[in-house]
Order: sequence, then structure tokens, then C-alpha cells
Amino acid sequence: MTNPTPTKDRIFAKQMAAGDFAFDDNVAGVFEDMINRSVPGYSTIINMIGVLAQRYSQTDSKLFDLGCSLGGATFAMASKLEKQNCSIEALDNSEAMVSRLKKRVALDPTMDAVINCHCSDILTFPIENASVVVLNFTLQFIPMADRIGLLQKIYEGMRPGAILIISEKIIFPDETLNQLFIEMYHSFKESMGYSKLEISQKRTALENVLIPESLDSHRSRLNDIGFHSFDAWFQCFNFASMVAFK
Ligand code: GEK
Repeated sequence: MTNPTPTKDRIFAKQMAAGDFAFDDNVAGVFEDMINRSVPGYSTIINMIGVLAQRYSQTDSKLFDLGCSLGGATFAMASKLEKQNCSIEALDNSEAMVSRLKKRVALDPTMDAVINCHCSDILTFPIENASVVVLNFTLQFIPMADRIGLLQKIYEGMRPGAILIISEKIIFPDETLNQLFIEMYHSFKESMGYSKLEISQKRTALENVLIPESLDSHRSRLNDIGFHSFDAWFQCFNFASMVAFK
């Protein structure tokens, strides 16, 4: 369920003092515009999460959207659900996001019937009976030391055959490629209407908040936990979406 006229993101347009980025009311109010203009391939990733969920959802199971924001992946999965007796657990610890999501869900009785919204920390919320787990650009905001424990908890809560989908900003061990993809990403943002000032101020605000890792780091951590068949199914510059299975 997308908003036909999302409010334009101008948060970093004015000269501002350095400060950390937060998922507050200002960000939630422009989030749809922000993420569509900031993540190359976002709408493709969202649509394909729906397609993957259609294939991997299991009867009598739960689908988790961890760090759901306004529910982009949640609605994509809900619109494709065919299996009997499934629910989608949509979680975010930003009250501003979850209150907006709840209003959107309430507008459509077919969505209301399958989507449960929770204002919760994904580090403490129980994950159980999961056939599909989505971390769509959320893991990168979790403190590095907590990532392995979160992924172990997710693994424990997944059914055999379940799918984990992780989308992230990524870094590359090859410094030339790393630099090239960052520069291409900034060109992409300019092409989406962001000024150089907005791009550099947001970059500074995210510096200690969004910590990206390489595909190899994701791969080896997931393999160590017990996941199998890890790979990226989508990549555009320094953004990727990966799958792994239990
Ligand atoms: C989408 N998945 O549109 N517990 C719960 N939520 C959290 C936590 C936490 N510990 N940490 C961060 N978040 C969405 C986009 S945005 C990505 C995800 C971005 C939430 C945070 O409040 C925010 O809503 C979300 O994770 C990250 O498909 O803005 O780049």
C-alpha cells in the first residue's frame, strides 16, 4: 500500500549542525519519498520480497518484517500470501513509524486480517514458527556486537526450509570498487533530486549509525550460524539483497 503523494524529503536540505540520524516523526513523515530516492532498486527489492514470500511461506506459519518502517515489505508479502493461516508480524522500535503503519493497515480489512504491528525492539521480540524473515535495510542499524545474537535467534525461530532475506548497504574489499560504487551512489542520489549539501549532510549524520559490512562478512557469519545457500539475488552499486535458508 503506497501513498499516492508521499511528502518530499527535505530534511538535509538546510545547513545543519552535525548530529545523529534518528527514525523520528520528521523522518517517518517523509520516509516513503526518502527511501525511494535513496536506495537504488528499492521498489524492485520490495516487489521481489513479495514474490519470494509467496514461494516460501508455509501453512500455519509466521512471516516477520523486522524493522518494517511503514511496511513496504509487509504489504508486498501480504498481497501475495496464498498459504492458509499465516500472519505477518511487522516490528519497528520507532513509535512514529508504527503509528503510521497501524493507520495504513486499518484502512484495508484484508490487510488488517493478516498483519500484526508491534512497536518493539527486534533484539528482544520472540521469533518463532517463521517461514519467512525479512531484514530489509535494518541489520545495518543494529550495533555490530548484537548482530550475531540476533541472527542466531532468527535461525532458532525459523522452520526447516524457511528463508531469510537481508537487504543492506555493503562495502567492498577492493578499494577501487568501493570508491567507485560510493561515487556512483552519490550520482544516483543527485539524479533523484538531492543536492550535494543534502547528500553530504546525510552521509555525516549516518556515519556512526549505519554500519555496512561486506558480502563476505554476511556470508561467513550466516554460514557459521548454520544457514545454507547464501547469496546476493540483487545488487546495484553498494546496495544488495541477499537470501539464506535454514
Ligand atoms: C522497508 N524495512 O521499507 N528494533 C526495531 N526496529 C529497528 C531497530 C530495532 N532495534 N533498529 C532500527 N530499527 C523497511 C526499511 S529502515 C531503513 C527499514 C532505512 C528500524 C528503524 O526504526 C527503521 O524504521 C528501520 O529499522 C530501518 O522495507 O531507513 O535505510
